This record gives sequence, structure tokens and C-alpha cells, in this order.
Amino acid sequence: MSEIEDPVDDLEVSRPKTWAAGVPAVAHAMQYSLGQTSPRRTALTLMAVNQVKGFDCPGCAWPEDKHRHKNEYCENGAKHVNDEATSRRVTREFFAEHSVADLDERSDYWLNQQGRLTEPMVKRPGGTHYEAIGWDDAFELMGDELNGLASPDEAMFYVSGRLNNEAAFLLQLFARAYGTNNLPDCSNMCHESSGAGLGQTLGIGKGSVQLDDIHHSDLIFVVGQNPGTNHPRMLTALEQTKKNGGRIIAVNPLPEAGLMRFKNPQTPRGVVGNGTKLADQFLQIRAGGDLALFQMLNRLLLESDDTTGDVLDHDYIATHTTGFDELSAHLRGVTWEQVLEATGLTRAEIEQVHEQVLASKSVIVCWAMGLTQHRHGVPTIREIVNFLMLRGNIGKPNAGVCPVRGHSNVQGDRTMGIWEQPPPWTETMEAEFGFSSPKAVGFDSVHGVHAMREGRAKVFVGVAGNFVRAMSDSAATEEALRGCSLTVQISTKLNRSHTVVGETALILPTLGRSDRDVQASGLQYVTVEDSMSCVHRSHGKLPPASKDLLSEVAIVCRLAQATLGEAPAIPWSEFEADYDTIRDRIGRVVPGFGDFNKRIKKPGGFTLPNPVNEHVYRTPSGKATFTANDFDWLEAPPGHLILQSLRSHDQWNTIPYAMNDRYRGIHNARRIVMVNPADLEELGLTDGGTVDIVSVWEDGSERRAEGFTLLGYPAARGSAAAYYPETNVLVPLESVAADSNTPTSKGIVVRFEPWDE
Ligand SMILES: Nc1nc2c(c(=O)[nH]1)N[C@H]1C(S)=C(S)[C@@H](COP(=O)(O)OP(=O)(O)OC[C@H]3O[C@@H](n4cnc5c(=O)[nH]c(N)nc54)[C@H](O)[C@@H]3O)O[C@H]1N2
Ligand SMILES: Nc1nc2c(c(=O)[nH]1)N[C@H]1C(S)=C(S)[C@@H](COP(=O)(O)OP(=O)(O)OC[C@H]3O[C@@H](n4cnc5c(=O)[nH]c(N)nc54)[C@H](O)[C@@H]3O)O[C@H]1N2
Ligand SMILES: [Mo]
Repeated sequence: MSEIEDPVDDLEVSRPKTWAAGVPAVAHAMQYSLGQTSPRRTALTLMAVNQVKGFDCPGCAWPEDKHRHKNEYCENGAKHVNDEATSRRVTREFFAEHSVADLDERSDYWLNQQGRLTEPMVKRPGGTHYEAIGWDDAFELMGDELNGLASPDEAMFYVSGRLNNEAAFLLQLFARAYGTNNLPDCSNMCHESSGAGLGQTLGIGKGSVQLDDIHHSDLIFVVGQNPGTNHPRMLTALEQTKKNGGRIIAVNPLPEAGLMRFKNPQTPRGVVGNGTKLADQFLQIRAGGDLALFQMLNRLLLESDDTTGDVLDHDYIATHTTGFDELSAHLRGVTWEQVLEATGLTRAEIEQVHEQVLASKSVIVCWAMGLTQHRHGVPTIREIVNFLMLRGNIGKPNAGVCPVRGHSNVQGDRTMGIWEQPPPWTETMEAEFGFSSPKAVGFDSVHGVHAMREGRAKVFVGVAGNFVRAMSDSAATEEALRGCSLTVQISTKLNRSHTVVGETALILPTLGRSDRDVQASGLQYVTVEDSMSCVHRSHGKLPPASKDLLSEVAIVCRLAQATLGEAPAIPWSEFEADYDTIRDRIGRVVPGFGDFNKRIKKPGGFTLPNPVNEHVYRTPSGKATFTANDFDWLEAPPGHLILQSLRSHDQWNTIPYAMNDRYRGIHNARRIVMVNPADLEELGLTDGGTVDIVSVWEDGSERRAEGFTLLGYPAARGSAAAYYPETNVLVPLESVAADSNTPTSKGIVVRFEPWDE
């Protein structure tokens, strides 16, 4: 195999694409896959993705269509599963050759390209290298460390949304039986603002629509989301909406290819034709302007209703809601002047949207990170709920809220109790397993970093993610982990979180979603919940990457035994031997999972009920709640822009798969920053120049990311964009969204300074 090298930026630019998916996408996926493994393994992997008896695509949380195509996967899902199915292996010889310090010098790309982890490894205090350790010794080491802490709250367990339901349920059970709610997760940096905004208004932090609703809605807003790259199968659903006569409005500072036009590779028209036009209207909004936009749309609805009396759904408002009068009074104070400045849109554009809303009997709003990762993400989502409620677009067919989740099981992990707060079913769990669960709220991701830096947390266990690169304030996060007595990563592939380590560090390699999982009772499957609350099975199909891997369930069970000993009330060995026994317990503890083992066998699984669709609102008042939200937007001082950090087409979260961003016409480079040419001119900067990005914060502090190439790009005026995780260093730990504590990765006030090489 050829030696992998750290990539060097050598920027080439082509015209951004105006359409997404189609045949070239399939070719690109095959190219990446064949670079990782053999044609046979590639074919085997792809054949099994998202089939009823195959495994759930780990690429994203978009639901599968009931009428599946034979090839129900997309370019990026295919790249993602083949990244896991790679034939490359990281062995003990590899670790003997490369010290931890040496690995820490390598790029994220290089680390990932080394292949699958194959056996448990330990870095001992004072040691320079990882060395092999047996599984039993690794668990004993962890158990001793955890039992030696002054309090269980000195340990934290970070979970990313790849983890399946069974392992997630057991992990939270272990953490709580051990005595802590310190269960930060990737949601804290992702859709936490959605959970908070929806919880406060509708009483449940999940979306309320199904695929069928998307297909048949009159009007769909896609706000702050880049589905062509991050949820490509959503484009098939939107194509269906269009076929059925629905309309689409895209709201984004960037003209993302996937929002404009879609060529479906699974239909003849997508292969040879121009594809389907998706967005009927594109609102090129200033970053952070969405709260202002929806406040004006809501004001316009009130005003139209003043004239005709039939614009608002007065029945819905009277029967199911509270807070309308306060909202109404508040919105009348919102002015055009404010809104046009905050959004960068024209009055005519916003009035045109209003007309489309009036013409639609059913409306859905979809969103992702472009809304949640702003300081005012939660009020923005609450304002969207106001918008939908005013016309009764909640709790009826083809209408509702659709936060589009990221990780394939991020929603399921939360349902299973991966949360820093005690889950709502704590008492049932306590009765089922005979222990008293902690009641104090634990650390979320941001609080966890503070706690580690202040010495209040000493043991960090990370499952299925890359915490060091996912969190904001890279320098602070690194310092936090280096200060721990023990850091443990339960992972499939090498990443930065294995090179930024505590005094002792463990790597525990595990089976991935595509690997076959055999336990004492035979072949196992796991379950996941998609973005639309559908719970279904996932069967690993491939021979495991190494004979020394344990499943995530097995790792949690053995860790629990090593720490807590065998307790009859929690039969860890039984759980490890047969996952049906875990599902039996989930069925008894978590609402909506009754008869789990039976219902999950149905092809396609089952959908958890969303009480909102029965007009049951679990808010303090028992009603859906209108909220009056303070007007807020992101103002940049003269000479500054608002920078967002986002994903390229060739990366999966913290891991770049290649150095390209094909739909945006960017090749061979990641340290670039996209800026509107008029902004470049106004700032006296040149396209192609190299600069440092300097972020400035309310407390007067500044941070610097060095050596980025300026790229003239059709971004909204005042709104720049650069890739995550290279720009995480710009966001201080303290900069978080109100009410959700989510790092403000999309709202960074920056200026550019000449790069001092
Ligand atoms: N291939 C691939 N798929 C993935 C992932 C991946 O990394 N790669 N990650 C997964 C995960 S965990 C997640 S959470 C999702 C993320 O899915 P997305 O949310 O689509 O991801 P981002 O790349 O962060 O894109 C944010 C989008 O919001 C827009 N935006 C930024 N600021 C604003 C704003 O203020 N207002 C508006 N209206 N728009 C704004 C950006 O221009 C961009 O189009 O994708 C999931 N799927
Ligand atoms: N600046 C900025 N920061 C962000 C974001 C942003 O938009 N901008 N987005 C945020 C968001 S939305 C998210 S979700 C987080 C993502 O943060 P994380 O979820 O923590 O990061 P990932 O990159 O998904 O983690 C990749 C690692 O997961 C491990 N892995 C993969 N599959 C498996 C598996 O099946 N089992 C196990 N045990 N391990 C596995 C591999 O070792 C791989 O290296 O980042 C957040 N950070
Ligand atoms: Mo995410």
C-alpha cells in the first residue's frame, strides 16, 4: 500500500455547481471506496446499506423511504461506510513506530487514513508510545481509576450519535449506577438548541413530521441546511414534494448546490436530463438574520389577518395555545428597517414569501446547524414555532417542525437517556434495577471542558466521537484533556482524541455499524432511531476488522463489571450475551418501547408517537406556547464580517476524507475562507491572498487561525465561511447559545490580517 502523506493545500477553483447528486456523485463515491478496499468488499458493503436486513447507513439521520430503491444510499453515505470498511489496519507495530507526540503532529486526514484500530492500546504515565494491553487489564485499569476518584462526578462519559440504542442505554445505566449524570454528548454542539426551543414551546424536543408529510406538503422551508452534502437522501424527498405540486423556499447565506437543483441518479431523468428544480425561492440571508426574518413573516401574518380575519387559525390558537396576546403585542413593534438590516434581504423578497405562505394550506420548516449554532439559536427556533402555530401548521398532516438531525442515532441516544439531565423515566429505571440514580444535573460538553480544566473532572471516557476536534476552543479543550489522570477513547478509527491524552490513555477499538456482531447467544443486531422517530434494526454484515474487537455493548458491560462488580439486579453478562435481554429492559423503562423485541422485527421497525400530533403538549401550561422573543441579530463592527464554520463535501464531521469541496468548486485545499467579492473589495483585500482570521469577542478577547487563502465566493454580503474543525480555535468556550449552551460555531465576528509566515 502506498505511504499516506499529510495533504498540502494547493488551491484550485472552479465554478460552484448549481445542482447536486446525479451520476458524477456515484462515480466519486466509488473512487473513494476503491481507494480504501477491494471491489468485492465495496460491493458487499454498498449492497447492505439501508436494506431491511442490512445495516443502517451511519452517514446521517435522514429516514429511509418505505419504498426503498435497491441502492438506497448516497455518495456521501457510500464514502462514509467504505471509510469504515477500509482494508487498512492500525496495529501495535504502527504504535511502536509512531510516538504519541509524532502522531499529534499529523493531520486529521492522515490519522483517519491509517485504517481501522485492531487491539486495545495503553499509554502509561510518563510513556511516549501506546503499547498493547489485554482487554481484562484495560477494564481493571479503568475500574480502579473510577473507584479511586473522590466522587463519581469527577468522571465524564462523552457519547457521539453513532452509538446504537442498546449500548447507549447500558452506558447511561452504568454511569448512573456508578453515580453520575456526567453524560455530555455531540447533541450539545449540534441540535441542542432545537431540543430546547421545541421543548419550551411544544413540550417535546423532536420533530413532528414523517416522510409522507414532506412529500405532500404545500410549502417547505429549508433553513440553515446544506442537504446536497449532509443529507443527500433528503433531496429525493424534496423532489417528491415538487412532483406533488409543493413549493420550496431555501434560506441560506450560500447558494448551496443541493438547494437549487437535484439530479436523481436513481431515475432516468436524473441520469440524462436537467434534473428537478428544487428551490422556488432562494433567500440569500445574512448569517444570523433568521430570527428577524421569521419575526417579520409573523408580523405580516398578523397584519393580513387584521384585514381579512381568516389568515390565522383562530380555532387552533384558542383551543391549543397560550401566549398569543403577548406575541401579538411584541411583533407589532418589529420594524422593516431593523429586519432589512439584519437579514440583508429586500422588502419585496420577504413579501413574496408571505404571499407563498398565504397560498399554502400546509407548511413545514426544516433546519439544521445554520440555526442551532448561533447565540440566538433557541429564540430563532421558538420564532419558527410561532410562525407555524399562527396558521395551525402544528399537529396536522403535511405540516410541522423538522429539525434534520446529524449523526445516524443521535436522536436515539437521547431517547435512551444519554443526557446530562436525569431522564424523565428515572424512577422507572430505579425500580427496574434497584438503585438510586443521581438527581443533580451533570456536565454537558462545554461544562465538561471547564470542569476538566479546573481539576473537577479527572477521567474522560469518549464513545464513538472525536471530542477534541468537535468542541469549540481547541486550545482550551486540549489543555482540559491533557490535565486528566485518565482518558479513554472507544473508537473505530484513529483521530486527534487519541493524540491529545491524559496521564494514562486507553484506546479501546470496537466493531463498527457494518461489522458482524456475534455473542454467546449467536448473531446480534442493534437498533437506531432516525430523525423522524422511526426505530429500526441494523444488522452488521462484514467480517469484523480484527478478531480482537469487542462490540460497544460488550465494552460497556465489562467496564461496568470491572467497576461495580456483578450485581444481580443488573445482569451485565446476560446483557452482553444476548441483546434481546437489553431490549426487554428498554421496553420496560423507556416510554414508547413496550414489546420492543416483537415490534422491532417488523420490516422497517416502528415509529415512536409524537404527542404534538395528538395536540398533547407537555409544557407547564399543557398548551402549545407562543413566545415573545427579543429581536436579535449579529452585527459586525466596521471592517469585520460574520464567519460561519461548516462542512465541505468531502468530510465527515471532524474527519476530512479528501481536500475537495466539489459542489462549491473548491479543490485541493481546506484552509480557505469564502468571502463575497464586494466585501473583499470594501476591505481592501485580494482574492487569493493569504490572511490570518482573527475573531473578536464581547469581552475584548481575540483569537487567531493562521494562514487562510481568501476566496471570492457568492456568499451573502457580510457573511464569510470556512471549514470546521480548522476554525474551532476561533470560538471561545464562553461563547454559547442562550438556553442550550451550544458553541456559536456559525456566528463568529472576524477580521482578516496579513499572514505573518
Ligand atoms: N457528508 C456528511 N454528512 C453529514 C455530516 C458530515 O460532516 N458530512 N455531518 C452530520 C451532522 S453531525 C450534522 S449535525 C449535519 C449537519 O448538516 P448541516 O447543518 O447542513 O451542516 P453544515 O455544513 O454545518 O451547514 C450549515 C448550513 O447552514 C448555512 N448557514 C450558516 N449560517 C446560517 C445562518 O445564519 N442562517 C441560515 N439560514 N443558514 C446558515 C450554511 O451556509 C450551510 O449551508 O450533517 C450530518 N451529515
Ligand atoms: N466549528 C464547528 N464545530 C462543530 C460543528 C460545526 O459545524 N462547526 N458541528 C458540531 C456537530 S453538529 C457535531 S455532531 C460534532 C461532531 O463531533 P463527534 O461526533 O465527536 O465527531 P466525529 O467526527 O463524528 O467522530 C469521528 C470518530 O468517531 C469514531 N467512530 C466512527 N464510527 C464509530 C462507531 O461505530 N463506533 C465507535 N465507537 N466509534 C466510531 C471514529 O473513531 C472517528 O474518528 O462536532 C461539532 N463541532
Ligand atoms: Mo451534528
